[in-house]
Order: sequence, then C-alpha cells, then structure tokens
Amino acid sequence: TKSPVKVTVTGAAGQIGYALLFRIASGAMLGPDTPVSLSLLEITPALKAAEGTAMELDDCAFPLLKGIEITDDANKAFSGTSVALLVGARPRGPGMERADLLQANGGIFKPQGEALNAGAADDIRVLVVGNPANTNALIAHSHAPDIPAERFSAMMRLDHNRALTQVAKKLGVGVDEVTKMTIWGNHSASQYPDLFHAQVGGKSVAEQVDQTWLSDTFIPTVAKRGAAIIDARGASSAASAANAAIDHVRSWVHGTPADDWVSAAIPSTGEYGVPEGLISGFPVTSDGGDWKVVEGLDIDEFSRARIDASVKELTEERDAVKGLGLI
Ligand code: NAX
Repeated sequence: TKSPVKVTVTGAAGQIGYALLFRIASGAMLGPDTPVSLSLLEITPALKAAEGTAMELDDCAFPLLKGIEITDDANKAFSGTSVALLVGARPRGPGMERADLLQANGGIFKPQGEALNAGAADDIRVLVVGNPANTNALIAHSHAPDIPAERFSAMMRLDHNRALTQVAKKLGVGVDEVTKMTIWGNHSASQYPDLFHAQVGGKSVAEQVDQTWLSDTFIPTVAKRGAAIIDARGASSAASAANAAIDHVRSWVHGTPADDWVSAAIPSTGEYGVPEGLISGFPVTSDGGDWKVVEGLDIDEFSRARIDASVKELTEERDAVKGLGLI
C-alpha cells in the first residue's frame, strides 16, 4: 500500500474549499489508487467552520482519506506537503485601492511562500487560486528560493473550461471535441482566450466562427463569466473553480493527452515574448513531471495585441508588488 500524499488547502472553510475538499478526498484529483491526508489551513476565526467541514469529511467515510489536520499555522500546514492549493486570499473590499489589495495579499502569500520553502516535500507542486492569482503566485514563489520555479502555478483552468463550453455550444459539438484551447496572460478581464489554435474536427475554431462572434461575444463572455455568475448566483464561482483546481492538478500529476494541451499560468522563461519570471497563462503540456510550454505556435497580429495587453497588466502588478517590497 502507498503512503498517503499530503495535500494542503488554504482557505479551507471558504466556499471553494467546501467544494474542493470532498473531491480530493474521493480520489478525483490524484486518482483512485492514491491515499491522501488533508491539511486545512485557515485563519483563527474560521477554524471552527473548518472543523465542521472536517466532520463532514469524516462522515463521508472516504476509503482514500487517511487523515485530516486543521490548523492556523502555515508551517504546520505545509510541513511535508506534496500538493498545496492556495485558495484563501484577501478579497477586494469596498473602496480598497489596488495597492491595498496587493499589500493585504502580500501579507498572506509571503509567509506562505516562506513556510512552503521551509517544510514542503521535495515533490511539492503549488497551485494558487486566490486572486489576484498570478501575482499571488509570484509573491509566494519569490519567497521560496529553494523550490524550483516550475513548481509554482496559478489557475487559468476555469477560464479554459469556460472557453471550451462556449465553443462547444457555438459549434454544436461535445466539449471533448474541442482541443488545443489556450488562455494567455492574466486571470483577469484582460485574459486572452485563443481560438486561432483551438481546434474542432482538426480545424482551427477561428475558421469556423465569424470574427465578430469571436471578438465581441466569445472573448468578453469568457473573460466576464465570473461577474455573470455572481450576478446570477449572488455568490462567486465555487464548484466550477474547485473543479478547475482538480483538473489542473490532475493534468499536472497524471499528464495531458497526446495531441492536446491545457492552460496554466507558470513562470515564464521568455516564451512568446512574455518577460521572464512573470507567471502568465500559456498553452502547456505535462508528462506527469513539470509543465512544458507548447512552443512554436504562430501568433497573428490580433492575438499578439491581446497577449501583450494582458502581459502588460501582469508586468504592472509585478512592478507594484516590487514597489511595495513584497517580492
Ligand atoms: P471565501 O471568502 O468563501 O473563502 C476564502 C477563505 O480563505 C475564507 O474562509 C478565509 O477565512 C480564508 N483565508 C483568508 N486568509 C487566509 C489565510 N491567510 N490563510 C488561510 N486561509 C485564509 O472565498 P472563495 O469563494 O472560496 O474564493 C477564494 C479565492 O478564490 C478568492 O480569492 C477568489 O477571488 C478566488 N477565485 C479564483 C478563481 C480563479 O480562476 N483563479 C476563480 C474563483 C474564485 O473567484
């Protein structure tokens, strides 16, 4: 029998945490043969709610779930962990400026980066979900110098999955028939969902839809889907965000299919003109080891302008956190 893999979830008492923990414990993320032990990291006032979630996890009697730890101590939560899902973050409050938001998140992701550096397992993989996800990942990464850069990632997979469904509906095909989707740049309204490389039936999706739908309907629908969910549900995306986190880690650990790729934000090493070090959305594959950026795609002028705009925003966020002394 395999020894359990430790998985840490921060913000475990929040709404994404509630949708995420049960699926991890069921084996949906690491597979039906991998036992897991869960570590739930929360802030002190939310520990009681996390205890409640843990009680429900117990009550599921998941065969793969070998242990649950609940703590407000990041060092304890990350000690020996192999998968860290950083979900807890500081949301933008009323009247909060961007600098305040980045400062507040620096106060979370800097110590978490340090704690990961101090105690995580050698095979640690980090996925940042809490917004601003790309820049929070950059902060955590920059305080974890002993962990290889490629172990840090931020979540573009929800945007990716949203884009798959919009295309599938438009062309009247199953979502599994849409391949090679990419979300470039920042997980924000500036993100660029790319239909020039996405394919249905072996042909570019961009060739099968009209340009007006692509630029005036598809791109804004995907980029603003989070706001549409809040408007309809009265709360932000939770189950779909948790599902995307599961998909992201599963693809990373178990690999992506041949002839296809997924979207993830990973530290740039200069691919496609994205400045080195920025944590940007790219088309990526995995063979079960590290993410690899799919290289050699032709980027036309339309795509170039949109990728550049989103990357500019990432650069500005990086400069802002640098200015605040957070990286
Ligand atoms: P909730 O407010 O329901 O939960 C967040 C939880 O984090 C709370 O329980 C809070 O106590 C906890 N927390 C705060 N600071 C913490 C710290 N220092 N250590 C540990 N826990 C801490 O938010 P939820 O709806 O679960 O969303 C979580 C984050 O995901 C938000 O930042 C949200 O913006 C982000 N999202 C990111 C998405 C993505 O695609 N990257 C999509 C969904 C989601 O909007």
